[in-house]
Amino acid sequence: MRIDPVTDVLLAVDVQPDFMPGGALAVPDGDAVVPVLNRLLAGPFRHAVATQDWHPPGHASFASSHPGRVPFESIEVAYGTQTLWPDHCVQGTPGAALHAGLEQSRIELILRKGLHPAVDSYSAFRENDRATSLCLDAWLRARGFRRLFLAGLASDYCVAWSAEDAVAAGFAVVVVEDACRGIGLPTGAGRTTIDQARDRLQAAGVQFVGSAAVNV
Ligand code: VGL
Ligand code: ZN
Repeated sequence: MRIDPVTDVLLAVDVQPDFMPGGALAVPDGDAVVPVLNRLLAGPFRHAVATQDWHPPGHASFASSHPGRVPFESIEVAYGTQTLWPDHCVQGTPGAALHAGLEQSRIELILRKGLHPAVDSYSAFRENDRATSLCLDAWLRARGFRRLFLAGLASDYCVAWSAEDAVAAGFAVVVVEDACRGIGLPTGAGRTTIDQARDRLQAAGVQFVGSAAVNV
């Protein structure tokens, strides 16, 4: 797949130590995305954006904020079903930084999300209440980008929700599959498996590609 360095942009989602082996919300094999992303960031793409999950202490998505609840349970909140997570990506902690090995020279915007104490934000475009926009679409459009390549963590949550919203915002969307890893929760209330997320995206018009096929 040939990259147009002017109108294509790479979105590196939540490449943070807390989502990698040893981290607070470890994604299996999550660190494997870094070298794949780095090839894309040093090669075909001239423009990139990174998202950073960036929660205040005591965030509502943390099981620890809900007495009697444990991580990976779901609760009903004002905006629907919320999965509860271990405390992760707490602002200013080492696990919340962008991964130290990530090639950042072409990352021109770092978009932080999940700052609202009571609302989670998987998507880079809007919070989980589906109402509060993060205005990424306006920035991308103003910069002339038309096609988004998504990679990072986690393919079943933040990558998937971002991809769906990118389609809804009118962008062509491609997921670089080997540059993503998923959390892979078993099926349950309010949960999405990695396969379900992929099916949903494919139905929405998202394309999937391997990184080796992404070239200038
Ligand atoms: C994510 C759960 C909670 C993600 C972030 O990056 O996919 N998942 N916060
Ligand atoms: Zn989070």
